[in-house]
Amino acid sequence: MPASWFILCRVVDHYGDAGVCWRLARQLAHEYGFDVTLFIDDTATLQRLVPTFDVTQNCQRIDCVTVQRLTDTLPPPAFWPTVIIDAFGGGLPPSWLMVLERDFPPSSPSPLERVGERGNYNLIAPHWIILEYLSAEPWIETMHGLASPPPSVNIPRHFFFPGFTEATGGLLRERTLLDERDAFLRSPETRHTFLESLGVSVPPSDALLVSLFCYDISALPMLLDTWAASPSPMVCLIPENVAPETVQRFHRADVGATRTTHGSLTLHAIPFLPQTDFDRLLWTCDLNFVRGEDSFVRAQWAAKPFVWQAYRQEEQAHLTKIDAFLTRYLADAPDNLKTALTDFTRAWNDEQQINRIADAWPSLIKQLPALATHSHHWAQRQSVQMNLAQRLVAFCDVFSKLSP
Ligand code: TRH
Repeated sequence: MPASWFILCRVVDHYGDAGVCWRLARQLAHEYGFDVTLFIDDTATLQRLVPTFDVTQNCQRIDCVTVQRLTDTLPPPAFWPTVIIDAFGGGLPPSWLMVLERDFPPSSPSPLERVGERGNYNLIAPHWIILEYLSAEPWIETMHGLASPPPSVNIPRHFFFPGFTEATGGLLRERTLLDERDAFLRSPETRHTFLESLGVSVPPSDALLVSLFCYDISALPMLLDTWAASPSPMVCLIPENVAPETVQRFHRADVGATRTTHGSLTLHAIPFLPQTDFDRLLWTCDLNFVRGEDSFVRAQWAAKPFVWQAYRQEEQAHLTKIDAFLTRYLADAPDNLKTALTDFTRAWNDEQQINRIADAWPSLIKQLPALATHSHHWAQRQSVQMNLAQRLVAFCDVFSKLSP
């Protein structure tokens, strides 16, 4: 019998929570043959990423994964799985906790041992993993893998921190991803066909092709104005429902337009893409603007220049994450590139610096060839490390072997 894994996903906002969980679920099912169930509360968000998903059903099997609607009243499962991934620490449904407390009370002998019976079944304690948010901050190395025993249940629980070093949980990356990317990039026809499928004609060779996935912030209109005044043509692809207000204002004269040109900038509204096609978009463009967590990681595997916008936190706490990443990412970069990308990224992320966008852009563009080389080397170096799913499986495997 294959090991069974549950992934619990409570969507806080936007697409990243669902995006990360779906990606992990697929990888565990496809590459390890595990019996994976994704429990998710906001199925409409998942459907944006996986259009074949049917939101009217409470439970369905799709792409080798069972997807079940998550509610607080969801009855506990008949069997506990081998592993429960509690994505971003959203917690288990209260009814599950109650039954876990009954099946594995604090007085039960030891974790992962057969400790009791419910109905006719022997029970094996599941391994509860709290999958945290990705960060480049050094402190996550000290927290990754730490035990966090739940107070009222005798089952193992550990923190798992995605990250960029060997001492963390790594980054999500499917086994075949980089080969697929290289095959795509080797074929200009495939790229052209992909662009045409988005309703975009192949841009002139002197145009810079940019994808834009960002939050609707006050720096965005300034950036679009800067691009409109650019000395060379720019074509910007923006998926539907991304920064809708600003995009509508840009198309001002042309209500309902999907393509508008102001000065040097042509802005193309494209459909919101299935998650697998989103990778192709990143592979296709010369520069990608990404945000949050999952698109940020995919932009790195695209090995193309990218600008990251962190998920906004109160009191600008996200700036610490930005600085930690830039420090790591640019550690061995030439000084000019370091300055250009750091200045632009800070201006893009820091509400107090948005007026610097227009000045920071020309320096970034000057460094684009150096950034292209750098992003390629970064992706190569990162890809030598084990990916997140590999580390997660190894972690749970080692832990279960160490247990009595
Ligand atoms: O959408 P995000 O901002 O998501 C999040 C959430 O806000 C979440 O609460 C927070 O915890 C997390 O960020 C850090 O950005 P992200 O993480 O990049 O997720 C976007 C997902 O949407 C990713 O899986 C790619 C996918 N996507 C598509 O599949 N098609 C598209 O056209 C686009 C634009 C994105």
